[in-house]
Amino acid sequence: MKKVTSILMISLLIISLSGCKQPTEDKNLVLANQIKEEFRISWQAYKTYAWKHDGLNPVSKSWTDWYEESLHISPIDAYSTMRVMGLEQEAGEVLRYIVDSVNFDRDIFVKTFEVNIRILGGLLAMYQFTMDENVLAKAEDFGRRLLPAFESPTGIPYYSVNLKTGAVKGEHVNVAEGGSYLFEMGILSQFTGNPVYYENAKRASKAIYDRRSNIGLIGQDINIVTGEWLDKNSHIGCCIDSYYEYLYKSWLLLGDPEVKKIWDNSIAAINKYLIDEHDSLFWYAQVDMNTGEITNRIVTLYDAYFPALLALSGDIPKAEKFQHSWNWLWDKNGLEPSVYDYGRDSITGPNYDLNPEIIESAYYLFHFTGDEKYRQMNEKYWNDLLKYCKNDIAFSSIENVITKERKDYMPTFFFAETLKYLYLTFAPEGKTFLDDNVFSTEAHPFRKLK
Ligand code: DMJ
Repeated sequence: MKKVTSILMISLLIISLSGCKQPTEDKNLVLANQIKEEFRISWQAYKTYAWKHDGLNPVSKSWTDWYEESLHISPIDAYSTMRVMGLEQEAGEVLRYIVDSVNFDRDIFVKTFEVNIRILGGLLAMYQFTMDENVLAKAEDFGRRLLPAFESPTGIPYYSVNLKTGAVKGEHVNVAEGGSYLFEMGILSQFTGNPVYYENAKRASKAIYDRRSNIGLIGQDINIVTGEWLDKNSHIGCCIDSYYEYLYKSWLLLGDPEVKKIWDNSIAAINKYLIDEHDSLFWYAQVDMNTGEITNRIVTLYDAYFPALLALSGDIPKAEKFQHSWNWLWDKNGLEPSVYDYGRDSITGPNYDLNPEIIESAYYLFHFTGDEKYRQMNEKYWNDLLKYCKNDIAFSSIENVITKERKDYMPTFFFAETLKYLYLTFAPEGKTFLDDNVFSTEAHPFRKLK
């Protein structure tokens, strides 16, 4: 009798435990499928109203190109998300289009930084998914066209480069624009066996690092001809962000110990001078690169990539505290403003352009801590995107997070990053995916070497 009772109790326990688990898993699957379906709908809108152009204007139902001619940035940026989501038909169509119809022999000046992360990064990811040599040839052709930008006296690339002639323009760059090439160029060198790409990228990052102050900090803007700092504010945010991101991520993927040392020294200086606990919230301030004194308490929503980077590099406590601050800011209006002064509690840039960073960090933190609250954050952010940004054909940016006035713009990183990180938060494969891959700053995933 006793035995029967305990068997019954164990069975009841199993049933009730699985009963608790089932609805959450079902709910996550429903969310993953909903995000995938919304990707498909927005992609369809791009095809209907903007096909062959760089981007979709979702309010006017028209298209936009970044330069005089289209570089097909949306499909190139969207491809890796299609593969992650299993949208094979859409991915196949993009692959055929890029291989058959796109060539980069264009007499136009392009922004070196942006095309590196979106076009070169997108093509390299496309190659890793397909192993199609035609795609690698396109990526290498594109990478080669960027190389003239690096022929500056300091080795830091010019702001823009002409894809056909190799002419260059723009001596004033910020550190993100000047020093975010290790990852894509490193992968291109690895895939082609030609070290020239990584060598150029490393020279640029080192040129920035070598101009650090006596206390180990770098500024925000630099003249790439003279090497003179033009803006001496030091911070982790917009306009420096991916320089730091690529020190750690390129080391993780490519294993160059010299780059790891630069990261170790950089994060030590950041921890020493930038952390600013203010009104019970945890922030990273802007400080003078020479003295370490706080110059202002302005943050941009791009800075919200930093919890993800902290988590990836093993500093979970700071990652959690910083994410808490971003989540607090999101909750104030239901979306994040692009610029916020936490010293004055004032929004100084009211727009939100469907940016991914806070979502990316919640995904990483869910992955590394297993704490359900981070998945719930992404569920909330997703529901706010549906509520405030979705229109009848796709999603639009927002002019003002308080009034929720619409902006006629859907950035290509909405396909590449925002929807990918949301999907992976809820999809069953999201966990192993982050174990096995390193994401570029544009969320293009690359498999770690075993
Ligand atoms: C993306 O294009 C990249 O992540 C870049 O490094 C900065 N942020 C935008 C999206 O907000």
